[in-house]
Amino acid sequence: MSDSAKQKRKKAAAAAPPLPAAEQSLALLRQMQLIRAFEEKLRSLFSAGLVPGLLHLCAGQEAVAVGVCSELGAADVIASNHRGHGHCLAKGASVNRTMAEVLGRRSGYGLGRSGTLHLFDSVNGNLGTNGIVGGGIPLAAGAALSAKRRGRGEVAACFFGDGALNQGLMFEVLNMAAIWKLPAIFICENNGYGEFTAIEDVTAGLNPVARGTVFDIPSEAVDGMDVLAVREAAARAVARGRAGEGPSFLVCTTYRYGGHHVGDSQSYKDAEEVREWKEKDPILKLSRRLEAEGVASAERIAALEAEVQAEVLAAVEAANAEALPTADDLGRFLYA
Ligand SMILES: Cc1ncc(C[n+]2csc(CCOP(=O)(O)OP(=O)(O)O)c2C)c(N)n1
Ligand SMILES: [Mg+2]
Repeated sequence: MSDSAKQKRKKAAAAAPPLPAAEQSLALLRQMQLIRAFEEKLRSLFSAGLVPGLLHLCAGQEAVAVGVCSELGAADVIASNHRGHGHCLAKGASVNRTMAEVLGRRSGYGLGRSGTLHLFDSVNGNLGTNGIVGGGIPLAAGAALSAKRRGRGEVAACFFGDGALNQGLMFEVLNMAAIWKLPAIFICENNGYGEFTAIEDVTAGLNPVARGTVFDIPSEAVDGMDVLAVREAAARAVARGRAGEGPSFLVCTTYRYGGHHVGDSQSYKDAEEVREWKEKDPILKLSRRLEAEGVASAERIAALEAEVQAEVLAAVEAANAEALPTADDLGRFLYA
């Protein structure tokens, strides 16, 4: 390694956020591993024709969901988007009920009728995944308004993609949230693509962070491949919300390894680009740090990985043993 490369690494290490206590660090890792395993299993089930509808996976983006949700409490609320399994699981959704819902079984959160795109989990404060680009943004603002009126210091967080940066609705909501000082956290997962289109082909303005600063909302660019960096930024945003200081806007730079949905061949992406981003993998990154700083051995990390794989397999088995929804279930909501 050249001297300048060594210096670069040293500088990066100095700037890296400190590791939380061992138990918390391992919990962050396990949560990211779980999301990855959950979706990898779904990918193979989808290929076998066993998942109804379209399937949008978040592999590569796990650090954003996990970093943000690790700073939220049970009474805080999230709103998600179409790439939402990670958000749901990170907010505390049961693996079994989430799997059952995506596989269309009665034991799912919506009796197997909502599927991956309308996965609503009132038990854990999740206003749901959402098929409308930017659709979760006003829902989170509404939840933030209600939290503000309750006055217990709760916050509402919203995850959306870079594609939502150009939705008129986002500007209206940011304006309202700023004027009313809502305890809302707007989290843009900038993975560089909206469906099959690169962000630079459709989004004017070089810096998406400016979408927040124009409303005087504290806004920051975050390394979305580093769960600890996301967590730190989220902690600042949550503290502002709880203290009555209003909304925050985070732009997390990240990447989806797969296509827009399973089955998209990604002909619009360069294979080298995918390879480069995989080198920044959030799970690998945290694993390496845990090993390097003596918090967990490679064996301990592999054991966690085996544990989440088993949990996911058990969830699939449990879902498969469940009934399909009946015609009577149509229109019914499940609140517990
Ligand atoms: C209002 C609206 N317009 C268009 C679509 C079709 N659509 C579904 S996902 C998507 C791209 C979203 O990109 P982004 O917000 O960056 O999220 P990503 O898929 O990258 O996670 C589009 C255009 C939609 N669902 N809703
Ligand atoms: Mg995108």
